[in-house]
Amino acid sequence: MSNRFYITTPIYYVNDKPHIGHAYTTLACDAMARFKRLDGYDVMFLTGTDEHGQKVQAAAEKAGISPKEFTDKVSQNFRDLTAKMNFSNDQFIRTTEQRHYASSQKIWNELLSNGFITLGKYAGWYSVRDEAFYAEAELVNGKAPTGAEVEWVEEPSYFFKLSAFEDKLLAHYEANPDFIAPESRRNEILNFVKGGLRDLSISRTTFDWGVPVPDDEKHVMYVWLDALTNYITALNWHEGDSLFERYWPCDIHMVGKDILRFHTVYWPAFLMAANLPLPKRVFAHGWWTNEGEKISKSVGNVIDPLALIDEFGLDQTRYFLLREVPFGRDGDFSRTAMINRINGDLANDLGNLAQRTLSIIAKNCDGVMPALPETPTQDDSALLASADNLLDATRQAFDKQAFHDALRQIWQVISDANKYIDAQAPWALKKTDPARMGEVLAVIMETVRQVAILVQPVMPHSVANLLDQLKIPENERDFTRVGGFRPVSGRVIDKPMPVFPRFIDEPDKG
Ligand code: ME8
Repeated sequence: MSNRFYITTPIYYVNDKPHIGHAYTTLACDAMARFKRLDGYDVMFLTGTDEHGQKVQAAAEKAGISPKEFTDKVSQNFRDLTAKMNFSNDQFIRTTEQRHYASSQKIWNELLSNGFITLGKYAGWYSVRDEAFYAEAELVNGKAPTGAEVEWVEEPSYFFKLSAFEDKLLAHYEANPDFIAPESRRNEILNFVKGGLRDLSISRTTFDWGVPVPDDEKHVMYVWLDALTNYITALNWHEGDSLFERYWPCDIHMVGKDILRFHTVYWPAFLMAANLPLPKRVFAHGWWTNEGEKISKSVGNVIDPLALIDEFGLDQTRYFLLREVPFGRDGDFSRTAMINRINGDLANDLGNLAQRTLSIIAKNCDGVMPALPETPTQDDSALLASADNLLDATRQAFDKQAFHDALRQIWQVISDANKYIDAQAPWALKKTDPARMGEVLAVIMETVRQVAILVQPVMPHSVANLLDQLKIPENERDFTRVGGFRPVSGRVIDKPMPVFPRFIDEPDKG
């Protein structure tokens, strides 16, 4: 049981094409999923698209095509992004799939038969952009607290008895301090729930692009009830499938801070009402801005992840996004910061270390990987020990989703290895003590080997290339091979090729 790991991204609205924010959330999940697989877990990694509701229907109308045609097209863009970003998701769910209708209607029926749904009338504010209901008191200068436009809505509606879950939710947050992360966000939700919960409107009648309410087809289900249910549809919960047994409750729902309330208030309340176990953790990461400005279509500064990959490279982009900003905090995309990371951390620190060591081995050891010293010096032992310690350190950081911190600690060891190579100067030992030269090179190669294995979740493609050059076979790249395991010397390397090229900026591109 304990070695199973289920992680989900939000399912993205298909009203527009994917941007950096969407790529970011899924990237974090991808790194997490890859990490757990390498660490021996049976992983389910889910992403997909949220295709119903007024916002998507309006976008389809604007495009002059039917919602079905529109969602097929836009959902494909998100699917294409997963391939371009080398995401390792096990499933890509669409809420327009038949199975999702079955699952959403089943959860509706559970809530109904457990006495948590009543028919009434909604009269209040609604924001199409947020797909959210707002009370008069929540409005700020006539707009939603998010800044979105609101419209007055009056229609017959089914209500979910959210008010019945106030105490239960608070008790759950109390008993499970890791349920909402990071800590600052947890307080925000606690205060919201303590402020009192009103019953939630969960059906709409003024448009029809949604999952029909069972036995009352004038209503479609509120898009968030339908959307949240995707996390169990994917496990075929409605069919009593063994996937549900195997992976539920979910280990992490990764979300942006904008949709934390839906995941830590509404979703757990729906699950409690349906007598289903709650997810273990919801992590809300921060918001990206572009060179200090809020990303918005009207400002015209939306960052296209595909353009970043084209210009800077895939793994460079992946590394930057996870390294630059402490995960959970807001971050600013800056071209200068990106180039500094590529040329500093990647080309100089790791790339150059590997490249120059491999080159010395190719030139001076006939390409044969030298053996580690039988009696290591203090310096040898210190560097090898710091590499061995990285597995535990990165595990702890990943378990807190502190990706930046895992990478920082790995790069600390890379920096130690660079200091070691400069101090030991194997190029000078060539003439004076070739045996010692071999030992020094072996210590560095062993450090690079462990580092490369641990960096795979973040930069799978480039690091596979590096591990190929180190002659580490595919079946020796999981985490049972780090934290102490020593490689065999004597493997013959090929002519070394740089893994992380320097980025030469062309100012007119900026
Ligand atoms: O909310 N910075 O979908 P959505 C960081 N369909 N992350 C960002 C971002 C930014 N500037 N902009 C967007 C929905 N995101 C619902 C979810 S889940 C059952 C239903 C990311 O297309 C972030 O993860 O509006 C945010 O939560 C998500 O995209 C919102 O995507």
